[in-house]
Amino acid sequence: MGQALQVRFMALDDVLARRGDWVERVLGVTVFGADAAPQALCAQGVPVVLVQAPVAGARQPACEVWLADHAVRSGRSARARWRATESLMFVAPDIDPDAALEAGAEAAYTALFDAVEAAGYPHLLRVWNHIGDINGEDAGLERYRRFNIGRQQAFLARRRQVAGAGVPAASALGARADAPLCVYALAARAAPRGVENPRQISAYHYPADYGPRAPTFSRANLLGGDAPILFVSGTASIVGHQSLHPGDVREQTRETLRNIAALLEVGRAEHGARFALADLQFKVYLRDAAHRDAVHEELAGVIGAAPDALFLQADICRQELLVEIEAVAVPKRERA
Ligand code: 3EB
Repeated sequence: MGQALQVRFMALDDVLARRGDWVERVLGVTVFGADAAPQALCAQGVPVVLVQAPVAGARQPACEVWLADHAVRSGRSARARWRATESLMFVAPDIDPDAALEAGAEAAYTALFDAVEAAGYPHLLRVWNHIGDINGEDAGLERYRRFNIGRQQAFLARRRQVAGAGVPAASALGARADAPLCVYALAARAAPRGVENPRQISAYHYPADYGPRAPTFSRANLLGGDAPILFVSGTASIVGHQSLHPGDVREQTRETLRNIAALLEVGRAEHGARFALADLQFKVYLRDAAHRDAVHEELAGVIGAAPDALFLQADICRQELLVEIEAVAVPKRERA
């Protein structure tokens, strides 16, 4: 049995036009490129996350919609909003917009752990992080590195693993400089299976050159037995621990897709998860929105078809990286 979960990339207006039964099946919505969270959706009990990163090359806001195949239940804990199926929950912790970044990251993850543990979905499957001015400085350290300290501290304080099995798949990107920290996640009742990339050092083992605390994420997670869902973390042009092809967005895109293909290969060999690049739904983050068409062309060329992809403008966590790509694959019969 699969997880009966799908993700759809939709224009915000199309999401707002849907009603009733469909909205009852929505686990959560992330809105990109809008000034405010749409109240109509929030009023229906849907956790809505506003990410202050614009859609590349478009003025209209776009959404990432997580959809179950049946009505879901909604809840609220002291410091998080969530919706859940029997096996999965979408959860958005409350963020204190006035907290300093390191303490704010620790508080956001602590709220996340509290919410998923209280509701009975203790396993973090996938986490998205957006950090305003991610490459800027905060008290002598790059803001991404500051964030990594607070994130890892929260895991350690709860005796959670910061390396190896049990670490969530994740992405960490920029957002508008004045945006508050944004964290949202999918959590599960059952433990996912982690997938690491033989072409890359595991991020949780990065050397100290990239900051005093390593980032806490796995390269990908699989949830479910015979028809698993796959979450590929934000992936970039990194081999070993080094960034390759500085300044060349097309080469970076191809290297990134080699990394994702390597993950799919491990998923197949070690877990029997049969996914091709053409089965994936992608989110593509571009440091420069003007690179959209070049990256789209590279992606289409490698997968041999027009990609199901959402292109966003966001800074990447290393200055020299121009593109980062994340992906999801759901079992084929669950796509509709
Ligand atoms: C990398 O491979 C690129 O800190 O959560 C990708 C995915 C990256 C997740 C995170 C960072 C994160 O290191 C950056």
